Amino acid sequence: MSISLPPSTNKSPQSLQPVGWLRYFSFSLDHKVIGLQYLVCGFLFYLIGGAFAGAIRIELTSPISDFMPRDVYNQVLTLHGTIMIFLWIVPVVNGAFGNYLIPFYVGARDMAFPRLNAVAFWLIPPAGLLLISSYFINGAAQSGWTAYPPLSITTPAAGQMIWIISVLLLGGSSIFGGINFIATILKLRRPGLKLMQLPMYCWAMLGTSILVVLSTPVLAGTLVLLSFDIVANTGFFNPTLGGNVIVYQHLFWFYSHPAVYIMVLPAFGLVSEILPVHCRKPLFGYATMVYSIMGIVILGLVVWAHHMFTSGTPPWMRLFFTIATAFIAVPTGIKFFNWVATLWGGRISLNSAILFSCGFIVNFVLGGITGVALAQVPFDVHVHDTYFVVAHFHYIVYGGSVFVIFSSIYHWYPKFTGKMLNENLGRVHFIITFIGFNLCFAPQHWLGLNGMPRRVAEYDPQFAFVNQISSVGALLMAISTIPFLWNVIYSAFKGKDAGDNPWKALTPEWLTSSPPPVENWIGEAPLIHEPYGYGKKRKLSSNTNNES
Ligand code: HEM
Ligand SMILES: [Cu+2]
Repeated sequence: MSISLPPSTNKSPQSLQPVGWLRYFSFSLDHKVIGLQYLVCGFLFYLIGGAFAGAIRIELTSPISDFMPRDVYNQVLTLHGTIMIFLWIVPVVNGAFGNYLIPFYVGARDMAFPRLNAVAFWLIPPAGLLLISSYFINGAAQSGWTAYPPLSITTPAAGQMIWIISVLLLGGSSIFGGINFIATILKLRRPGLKLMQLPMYCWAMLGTSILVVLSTPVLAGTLVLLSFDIVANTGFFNPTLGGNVIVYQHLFWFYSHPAVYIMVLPAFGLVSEILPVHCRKPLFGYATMVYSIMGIVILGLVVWAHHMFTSGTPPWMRLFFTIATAFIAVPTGIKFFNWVATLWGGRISLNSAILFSCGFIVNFVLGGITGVALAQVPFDVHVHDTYFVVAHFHYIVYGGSVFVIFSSIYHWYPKFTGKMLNENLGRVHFIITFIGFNLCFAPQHWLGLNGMPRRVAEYDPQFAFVNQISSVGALLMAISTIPFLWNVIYSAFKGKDAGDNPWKALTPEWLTSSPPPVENWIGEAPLIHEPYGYGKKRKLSSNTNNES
């Protein structure tokens, strides 16, 4: 068969040679290097965001504001939320794994626009450092990661402006990435590879990138208007100048509700790659999973106002957004049952990758249930801006995306490095993370139902004990990173050699060396029609054995 190779990127042969560790610190155009740059950079910001989370939990172990002044608390809270979303989860589930895997999955040598890709990544470290530096320069932004006016207009301007500039840079990065993913998936596919034969993560990234490209510019425009209000005294959102704060909320959530899916859809895709490999079964219901991703994309764009039920929204609007939100549970539920059906009756090896994926399924269902509850107006009015909401979104973003990031690292580390991670350390990491996470965030449902407001450094003493339990959980989560970090660093040097395909997986990234060569394959790229064809042979042979 002579299928022509996808076009090679226009790099000179010399620059294609790997030059050891140094290339990870260079302006590389190789999608695999950029992917790992995203991953490591994201993890460093996660440690910083985690340190801020620790500071928040220390403050909240006692009902009075004793660990830091209130305005510093607000800055730490704002930095924590902003870092975790814009510098950790979004860049990692999209940029890191997307860059590493998508070219493999479509059978390409690199992303469609390698230079744009490098630019997208290199916007992130300066934007992140800028954001954190504001804390030391003149005090960081204090209005939370949502930057609602009038608070964002009335608090000190310098930190807020730096916040806006860095979020704009990060938004730009995300848009460049999104364009690149859409172009790569639609245009760089190997001839002969049909869309409905792509691994599920491609579909997830296609859906996510559509959301990124449609919604991120809205956030960018909104923040530009907000910055005019701050520095030029315009009155777009400033109520004292005739502005409308509710308009800001609509525009903000038109981006930020989809942002939730920008964090979880890629995670859905990654889980769909990991489960079949480790239970040796085809992904259940491939086509329904594709349709449900697209269903989530469409519905995800029309539910933003469920964040605004207490902002004086008229009753018809409340009704519409309640119903639309409830509908999202349908495609999400389909995906859930498909994962369970994939696992069902499989030969599951309980390794760290599948433990974190199963942990994700459990946590995400809990977060999803509280989400459907929050979409009911009477309930939301009761718990809005309480710790119930904090618990809900941490179940989604941490219990969902972060668990999947860890699962993915355990799964793809052998591909990244050619070495295996230590499974025992991995299981210890999982157990401490799972217990710590649930101990930290489950009690916050109770706090919220009983009226503890979010975003405050002081609270009614009746909530002290439960807050202390939550802080112990946070401490466990912090401790859990130690076995993980040790494992990742130690195994890179001393780990067992992984070989090319330690999991005997069928997706194309495993059909090349570990780590893969520059331009991914020596010779022709493999053409995979059935990325999940596990157990096919076994079935045939058991038929001939008269097994029934
Ligand atoms: C050890 C882990 C973590 C702990 C202990 C923690 C704790 C907290 C606490 C106590 C708050 C304050 C809630 C409030 O008063 O509004 C908060 C807010 C927040 N956290 Fe976390 N968090 C952790 C991890 C994460 C992760 C991984 C993310 C990733 C997205 C995240 C995203 C957020 C966001 C977006 C906010 C809202 C900030 C705001 O309202 O301005 N957190 N977190
Ligand atoms: Cu939402």
